[in-house]
Amino acid sequence: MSTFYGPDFQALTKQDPEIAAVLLSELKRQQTNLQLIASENFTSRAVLAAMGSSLSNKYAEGYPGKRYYGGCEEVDKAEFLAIERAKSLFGAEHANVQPHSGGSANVAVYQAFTKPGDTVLAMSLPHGGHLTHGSPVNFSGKWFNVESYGVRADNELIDYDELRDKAIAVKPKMICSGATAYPSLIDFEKIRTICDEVGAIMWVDAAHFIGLVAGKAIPSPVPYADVVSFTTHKVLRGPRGGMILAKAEHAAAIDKAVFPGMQGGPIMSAIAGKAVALAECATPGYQKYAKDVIVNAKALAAALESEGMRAVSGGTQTHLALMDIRSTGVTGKVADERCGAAGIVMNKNSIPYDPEKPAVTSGVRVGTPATTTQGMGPAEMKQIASLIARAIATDDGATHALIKTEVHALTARFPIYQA
Ligand code: DSN
Repeated sequence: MSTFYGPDFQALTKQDPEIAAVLLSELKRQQTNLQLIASENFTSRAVLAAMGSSLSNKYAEGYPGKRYYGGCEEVDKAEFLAIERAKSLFGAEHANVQPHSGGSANVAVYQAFTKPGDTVLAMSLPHGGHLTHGSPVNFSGKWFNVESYGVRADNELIDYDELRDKAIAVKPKMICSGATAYPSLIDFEKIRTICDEVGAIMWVDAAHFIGLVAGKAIPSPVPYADVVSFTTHKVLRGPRGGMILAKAEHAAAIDKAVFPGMQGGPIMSAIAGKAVALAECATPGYQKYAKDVIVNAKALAAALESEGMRAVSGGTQTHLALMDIRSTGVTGKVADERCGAAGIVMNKNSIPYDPEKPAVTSGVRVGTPATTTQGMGPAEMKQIASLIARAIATDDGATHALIKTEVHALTARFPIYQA
C-alpha cells in the first residue's frame, strides 16, 4: 500500500475499503500515466493537507468579520490570508476567494454586471471559448444574449477587428476574453480600448493562464480588466476552486454576487488551500516553474510538428498546444482513445473552423502543467511527442501496451507523491 496517504487513510481503509481502493488506484493512475490535460496539475502536499482538514467542517456564510454563524474566528484568518495573498500576488484592488469553481465564479460575474437578457460579447466556443461564455446548453447562453467573436482563418489568432466591429454593432454590457484552447497571448490593452469605446465592462476569464501570470511568465490582465475570474487548480497548482479579482469600485457588487447571490457557505478547507497555493506562487521556484511550463509547451508543439501534426496558430506562447492532426488520418476522438490506451491522457479538441463535430474533432489539446511539475523538460517533451505519434498511428492493442510500458518507464523517472 502507498504510504503517501497519512494515518487518517488507515481509518478510511477500515471503514470503507471500496473508496480507499479508489483513492489508491487514482493515485497510481496519476503516478504512472502521462498527464497532458492542459487544465490539470499536481498540487503540493501542503495544499492537499489544507483540503483534507478540520476546516471542511465549518459553515461560514458571509465574509471575514461579518459571518452569519458563530465560531468563525479561525476560518476568518484563513480567508483573510487568502485574500491578502491574492491581492499582493496579482496587484489586485479586490479579491473574492469563495467561488467553488470557475463556473460558479463566472455565474457571479454575470450577476454582478448584467441582468438576464443583456448582451455579452465572448469568444466563440468552437474557437476556444468556454461553456460559461454563452453555450446554448449553459445558463449563460440560456439567460443572456451572447454574441461571439473568433479567430482569423489565416493565422488563427483573435480577430480584434471583428471583435471591435461586433462590439460597436451589438453594444454589449460586458466583453469577455479568455479561452480554454487558445495557445497565444491575448492583447488585453487592445480589448480595454474596445471596452472603453463601447462602454462595456471588461471581463477576463483567466482560468487557463492565470498561473502563468502568477509566475510572471506572461503579461497580466489585472491592470486592464474590471474583473478577472479564474480557477485555482490549473497552472496555478492550487486546490480545485475559483476566485475573482476586481477593481475596488466593483468590490461590493462582486461580493454580493458571490454571497448571497450565487452560493451559500464557502468551502473553507478549499480557501485555506488557495491561501497555501498563493504563497507558493510568490516563490522564485514557482516563477521558474511557470516559465518552464511554456518552454515545455513550445518544445512539445515543435516535436509534434516534427511528427507531422500542425500546431494551430503556428505554435504556442502558453502552457498548451492545440494540434491539428488531420495529417495523421484519424480524428481527435480516435487519437484521444488510442493515446488513452497507451497511458497518455489528453483530450480531443475542436480546432478553429473544424469540419468535424465537437464530439469528434480534428484536433487534440496537450498541456504541460503536470509534466513540468514532475520535473520533465524539453528532452522528455520530444520523447512524449514520439510516443503520441506512435500511439495515434495504430489501433493495435499490443503496440499500445508496449508504448504504455515506455510511458511507465518515463513517469517512473519523475515520481510524484512518493512517501
Ligand atoms: N474543463 C476545463 C478545461 O479543460 O479547459 C475548462 O473548464
